[in-house]
Amino acid sequence: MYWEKEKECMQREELEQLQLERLESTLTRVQMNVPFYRKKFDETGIDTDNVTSIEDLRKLPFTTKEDLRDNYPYGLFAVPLREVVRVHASSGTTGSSTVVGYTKNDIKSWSNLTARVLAAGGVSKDDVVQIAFGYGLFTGGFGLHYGAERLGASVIPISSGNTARQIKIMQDFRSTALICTPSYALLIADTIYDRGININTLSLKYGLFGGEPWSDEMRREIEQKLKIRATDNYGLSEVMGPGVSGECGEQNGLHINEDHLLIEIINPDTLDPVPDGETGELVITTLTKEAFPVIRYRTRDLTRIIAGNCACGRTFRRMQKVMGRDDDMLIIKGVNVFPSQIESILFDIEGTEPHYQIVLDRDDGLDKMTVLIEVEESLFFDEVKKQNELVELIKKRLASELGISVSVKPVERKTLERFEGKAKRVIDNRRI
Ligand code: DLL
Repeated sequence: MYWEKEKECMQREELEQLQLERLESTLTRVQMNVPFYRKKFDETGIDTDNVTSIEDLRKLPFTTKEDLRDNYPYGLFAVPLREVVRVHASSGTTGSSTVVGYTKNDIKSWSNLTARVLAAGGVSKDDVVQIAFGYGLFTGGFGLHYGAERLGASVIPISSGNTARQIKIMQDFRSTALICTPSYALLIADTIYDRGININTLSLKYGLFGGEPWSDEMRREIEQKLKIRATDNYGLSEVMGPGVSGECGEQNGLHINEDHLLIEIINPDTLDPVPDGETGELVITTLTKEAFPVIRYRTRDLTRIIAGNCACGRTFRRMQKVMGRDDDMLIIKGVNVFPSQIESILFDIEGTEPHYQIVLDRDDGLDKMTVLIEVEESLFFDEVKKQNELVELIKKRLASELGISVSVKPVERKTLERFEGKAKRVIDNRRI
């Protein structure tokens, strides 16, 4: 299903022409209205009048999270506050938060883009949409709320948390779509089973999950447990929030809303563009934002462009599921490991529960990684031999696929922390 078919299926030439026009006007606006960009362009000797093709974008300097922080709170706004109708801020898990603003038009475009993402995931005006993302400075709740309303769906703005209530509302209000982080979806699913509720008494059909990395194995687990089709959607507050890209029913890559955003994939070390299909850092330039445009913003998120056309008919290019940020990457004994790789392996092994935690320590100057994994009850209490076999199997799989030895510690069900928002799975004691 499409929300704006004529745009989402636009011919590439027409799209590129539109992107260029919008890029030129964005550059003119930031140069006029944002001293930070004016100074940066001047320093690098760039005359934005000379940007006459999309490729010319590469001449412009990058913008980083550091730049956003340095200009806290309103330094990068391109309109006076009088024009700003909404302010959000990033969660600020590392360092101080960054503040972003929206004009009336920005809110309208944002709603359209999240409506597209929702429609691509199967949601229509016939759906009852339960939004279990946090409402507040975080962009997840409001961003998807406005999109769902724009679609004409019946929106339940329940926000995150209070899982028992989520399930009661889901039953009583006959919610057909659940919107939250994948880890919260899993917690809701497990709670439904723990309470002995028959999943067939629920009306759920679709789940749109995002805000954090999740593996395809986790997707299958959630889909089976909740009996839904689960799609991934991606975004970040610095660019708008959710609505940057989303999967369609093909579940093979996230269509990027390219009429509003220009994306590049670069090698984070050399900063050069990488060819399509190669993994690198996603860099985004906004094309229509009025209050808070960003030019070549380095997201730190790692992905690649999926080449070729999608069977759904959309012409917007697809990015692969984001499996992590370059600052999530763990370097253990010199080997690069992403938590998401560990997740994929664990989810694939029978007898384990999909809950895990990664603990890093340093012993005598040597890195040590321990994976805590919840195991089935019977294995934990009765079948020590089987438990040992399972631990050996996990160790072997991790060692062969990651290339490092890992300690594995089975723990009883429900001992590891659960998450109502974004999961925090890594405890790094090496930095303390
Ligand atoms: O998480 C916006 C959002 C809300 C997106 C709801 C989708 C749904 P921030 O709090 O600024 O904004 O965090 C952005 O989260 O740079 C990624 O590292 C990560 N992230 C977001 N969506 C995904 C996803 C929101 N689908 C940061 N897959 C981004 C992997 C994701 N990582």
